[in-house]
Amino acid sequence: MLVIHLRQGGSDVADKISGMILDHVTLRVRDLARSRAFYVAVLAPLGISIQMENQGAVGFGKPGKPQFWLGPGNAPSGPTHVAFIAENRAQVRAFYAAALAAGGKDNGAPGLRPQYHANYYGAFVLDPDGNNAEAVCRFSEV
Ligand SMILES: N[C@@H](CCC(=O)N[C@@H](CS)C(=O)NCC(=O)O)C(=O)O
Ligand SMILES: [Zn+2]
Repeated sequence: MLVIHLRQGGSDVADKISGMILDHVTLRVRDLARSRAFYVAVLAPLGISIQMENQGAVGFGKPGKPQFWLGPGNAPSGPTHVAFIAENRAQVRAFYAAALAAGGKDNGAPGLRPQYHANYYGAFVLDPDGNNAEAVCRFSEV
């Protein structure tokens, strides 16, 4: 599981947050209802709550932005899905090309995924261990 630590007390905390590179993370869990209840409880003190429930998955985050997702699965310690923020669609295409060139396996060519969001432009590749790595741009094309 991926854990992000934000150090408190420094004057540059906001800068560190604004420079974060992860868009969202998904964990597969054996019992979605059980894990949903667990994370509702443990994330509440952090001001994190359910922001979206979509296609059998539960998305947690600060208001308006789900970033930590739970989805049903049989292998809780199996391959992980990690999504990296891209600033524009060209970066998504470059990510995909670089991944294939580096030996990654295609798991979804660059393109819009309107099932997620109208401007959701992503690309998906499997890393050497089978993890599902994504680059996603949420801005409309200019
Ligand atoms: N091949 C698919 C990959 C989509 C995908 O991996 N989506 C992510 C969420 S952005 C995911 O975890 N999907 C659910 C799953 O893999 O079970 C595509 O190109 O759209
Ligand atoms: Zn994703």
